[in-house]
Amino acid sequence: MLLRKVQDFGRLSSVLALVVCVIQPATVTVQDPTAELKFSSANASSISPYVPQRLLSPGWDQVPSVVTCAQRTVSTFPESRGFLYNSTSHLCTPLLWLQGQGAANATAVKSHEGKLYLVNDVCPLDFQLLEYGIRGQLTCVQDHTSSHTYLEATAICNASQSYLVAVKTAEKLALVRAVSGGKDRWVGLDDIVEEGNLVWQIDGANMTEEERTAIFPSHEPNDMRGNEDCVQFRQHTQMLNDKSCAVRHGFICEVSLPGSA
Ligand SMILES: [Ca+2]
Ligand SMILES: [Ca+2]
Repeated sequence: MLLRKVQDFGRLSSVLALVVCVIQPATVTVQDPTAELKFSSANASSISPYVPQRLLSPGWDQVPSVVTCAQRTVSTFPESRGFLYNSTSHLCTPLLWLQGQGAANATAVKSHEGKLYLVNDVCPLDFQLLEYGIRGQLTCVQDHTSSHTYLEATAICNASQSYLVAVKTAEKLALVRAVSGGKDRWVGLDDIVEEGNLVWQIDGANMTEEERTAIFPSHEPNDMRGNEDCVQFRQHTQMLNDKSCAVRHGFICEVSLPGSA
């Protein structure tokens, strides 16, 4: 009797070992590349209040694997935040997340269309994912109410792999206005290196004339007393203003996402 049990146990162990062997390689193959692309499977209700919206309808067919689906999604739609993959029909549907106003027009994604994969950790810890503009652009921002000079504020943002917020459009200006509650905040634009040549922190590009008219009132930037080389969102005008870099007030850090302006 005891012998029988030992034999059964032995047989069971080898079956278990076989099952583990069969499962493990498959799990590794599927998970590693998607983890690299920062995707993981999730259920739709866990991402509330964001609503997944198709970037393509119907999606791509004959996509051989979830990995190919992930790669094709990020390379074709940098603004995508996830995808649906159906391993039976091999249909791959790239998705964008919407919240707020944009979400009202989104078509619901059905579970039978495939398994939902999300981009992990869209924003770094302690950053807020916010939607702005009529195209529903997304960005990660962090509002700081503590008072600092422009260079101190820059250093604080840089310490968390971010920059002072870029405000290149009227839409982004509206976002900064909302996030700051209309209060003075440093933004990532200065002419410290060369007077009159304003440069964006986030990408090192020069401010264009089109950007200037969208974000500054007509009499700014004015380099008052030859001592204004850093740019703030100004409570008084609710637009941007060049200011002495030594002034202390709050600031907004940003980590830009692909596809956001
Ligand atoms: Ca200046
Ligand atoms: Ca000024």
